[in-house]
Amino acid sequence: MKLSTILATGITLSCLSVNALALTIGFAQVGSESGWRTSFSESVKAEAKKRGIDLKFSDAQQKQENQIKAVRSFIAQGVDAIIIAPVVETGWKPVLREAKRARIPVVIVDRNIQVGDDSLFVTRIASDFSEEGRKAAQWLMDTTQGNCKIVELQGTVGATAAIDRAQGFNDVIGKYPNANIVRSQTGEFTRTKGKEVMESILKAENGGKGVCALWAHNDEMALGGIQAIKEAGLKPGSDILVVSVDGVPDYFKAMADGDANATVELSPHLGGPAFDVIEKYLGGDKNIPKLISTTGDLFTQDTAAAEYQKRRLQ
Ligand code: GZL
Repeated sequence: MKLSTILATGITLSCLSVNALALTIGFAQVGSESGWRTSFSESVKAEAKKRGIDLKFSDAQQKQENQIKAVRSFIAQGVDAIIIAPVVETGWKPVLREAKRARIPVVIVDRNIQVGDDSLFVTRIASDFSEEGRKAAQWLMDTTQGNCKIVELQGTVGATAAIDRAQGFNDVIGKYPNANIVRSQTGEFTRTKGKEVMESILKAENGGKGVCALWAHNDEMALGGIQAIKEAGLKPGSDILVVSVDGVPDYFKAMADGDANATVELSPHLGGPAFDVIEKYLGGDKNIPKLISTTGDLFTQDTAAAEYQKRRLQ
């Protein structure tokens, strides 16, 4: 029986444990643009199954209008709660107001939203993207003694992960007078676009001669960039260093093969913490912080082969 039905009967939750109820939760996911995103979706679905949650899943193919349509559909279905992984930060206020009017709690996971009213969502569960950028930059500065001409593949325009990773990376390299980003363009977080953009960057940069490193906002774009570097006749991982974020298995393989150098891991396991918050909130505990942060470690070639073996079977 859905929680909203139980509440309508007037039964108080004190005699029921929320997590014993068959909750119905809507999840508006960005899409399946990267290996990390796919792992994130699979992890949420597996966790929902484990908890007996009826998960209504929507893949928006990276289009915000599809996400908003999905949220409106969840509201119409009268779900117990909604999880949104927002593709971009702006444009959310109207539909979140509709969810609030329907008394359906919303949890934001991963990227952020800009709504100017934090009563419109229970909390945000996310990694510190700026810290990821700082870790990637510091590894590159330490490796090159702060002397590096960098090209950058940025994530989706307007996405928190792209905005904050760029800011964190730039904060660090700004301290090194001989380190600078000479080319920067969005690869939309995908391998295909990352390769295409890197091909044009290499052409514009004398075939890549003199380029010290590729900094990519996610592994997927980095893997596309690696392909482009090879096709330009250069060795990724040595002629051009490669540093990224996510920690997907294919990237660990690339590091083990010497084609990439470092990545900052981003856990895809955000479903458990999101469901915990929803069960807590519906159980009457409203004392929930507005941000629940996760962090990831930086991995390099020396442990890549072992880490790949661990991850490829998951
Ligand atoms: C960051 C997330 C990014 C991943 C990419 O948390 O929003 O989106 O780094 C994905 O792989 O496309």
